[in-house]
Amino acid sequence: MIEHKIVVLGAMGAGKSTLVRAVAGGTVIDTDVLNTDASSPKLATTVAMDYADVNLPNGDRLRLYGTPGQQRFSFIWPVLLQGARGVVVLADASSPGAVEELDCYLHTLREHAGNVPAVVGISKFDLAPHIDLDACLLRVQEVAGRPLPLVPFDARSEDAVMMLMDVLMSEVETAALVESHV
Ligand SMILES: Nc1nc2c(ncn2[C@@H]2O[C@H](COP(=O)(O)OP(=O)(O)OP(=O)(O)O)[C@@H](O)[C@H]2O)c(=O)[nH]1
Ligand SMILES: [Mg+2]
Repeated sequence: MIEHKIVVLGAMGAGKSTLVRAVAGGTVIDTDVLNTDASSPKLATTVAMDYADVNLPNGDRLRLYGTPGQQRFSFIWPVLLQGARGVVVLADASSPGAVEELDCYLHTLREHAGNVPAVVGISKFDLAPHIDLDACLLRVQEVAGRPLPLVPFDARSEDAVMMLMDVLMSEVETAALVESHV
């Protein structure tokens, strides 16, 4: 059995905890507390991490870590990225600054997991289906320093999240194949 450590990065409220809960069914550990950050109307926010174990249909296992989105917890992001086999970077499609908000998480990815397979999930696509995906794709390539697949989705839907994970796992498999040939 292969275990894959997967880390979810992204802005406050982008849906990281929601995504982890959606794939985990009932069995999730979270560290959400009452939000005291006045710049956001969110009720609860993650202060350490979300964690879930997920069994994939092919027998592999995912160890899924959701990060806290707030900048004041940015020191945790590289810690959680250690040993990651795959990364999901989330952008909230319904946020007016969705594309720019990706920058600091893509910088973190570039600096601390530059060769780790990654996908960009555009969450809340149900709320903002007209977001400019081409602009997003360009920005991602520029800031991450490599092209990454873009997956618009609804983080509340288990099916949608599993589809996103599928895209990520194909990237992971491709990377492993390339590695075994060098
Ligand atoms: N409509 C819709 N709502 C979503 C989606 N993803 C998340 N939400 C909602 O957005 C809110 C914030 O989601 P969280 O999962 O707490 O966000 P987070 O990224 O973990 O935020 P922090 O832990 O504060 O960094 C919740 O009320 C979710 O139900 C989505 O794809 N569509
Ligand atoms: Mg959270």
